[in-house]
Amino acid sequence: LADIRTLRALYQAQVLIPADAAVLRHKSSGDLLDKVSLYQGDITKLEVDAIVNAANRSLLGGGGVDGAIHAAAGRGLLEECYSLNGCDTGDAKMTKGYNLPARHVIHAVGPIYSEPRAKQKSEQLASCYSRSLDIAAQHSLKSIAFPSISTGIYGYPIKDATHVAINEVRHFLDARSNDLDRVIFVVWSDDDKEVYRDLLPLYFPLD
Ligand code: AR6
Repeated sequence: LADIRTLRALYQAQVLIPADAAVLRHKSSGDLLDKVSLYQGDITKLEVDAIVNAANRSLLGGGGVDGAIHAAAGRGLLEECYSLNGCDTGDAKMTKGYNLPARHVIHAVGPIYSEPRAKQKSEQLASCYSRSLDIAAQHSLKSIAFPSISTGIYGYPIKDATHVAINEVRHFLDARSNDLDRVIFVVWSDDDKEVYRDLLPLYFPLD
């Protein structure tokens, strides 16, 4: 059902997953589900169990995708966020989705990039993905959509961030039992889409 809802939302948004390369079979899963997708467009339109927010430590909103999510979700989201007492960098906390088509929002706090501390930053970024997936697994969620965390206002180089993001998802799907049958990487720009298209097959080989 989650799959059907997701696809319906994709068609409603009129941004289709390109048939040529974007839907990749999760090779080692042993089943026939297409678990990992690339989607270009507005994450706030996706009717999935959870969308991930690229939040800041206050969890009280901001610009970028955070601003878009709060604007679309409405005041209830901000009120629940006030009760969470912020969130550490590399960690994540879940709320309801309020006026969003998504049932939940997982607010992950990515690192602000700085080159001299690139290793620490990559660990914190990886942790955003793994913590979000942990929370999804704990709540038996079936579908989750990630924006490209830290690569906008927080300045993380898109190629490096995309390696971290895809590697972490691959690792999680291989290592942890979970109910997820769809993980969607959401990109906004054409350039970012090309990066994901290039790198996804390295972690999720088509065959
Ligand atoms: N749907 C999908 N992706 C989007 C959308 C959208 N509606 N809007 C932007 N993006 P950013 P960060 C992409 O800056 O770098 C906020 O103020 C965007 O093109 O939103 O983690 C927070 O409160 C980029 O590829 O997040 C924090 O203070 C990606 O989302 C800070 O920004 C992430 O860009 C977090 O910065």
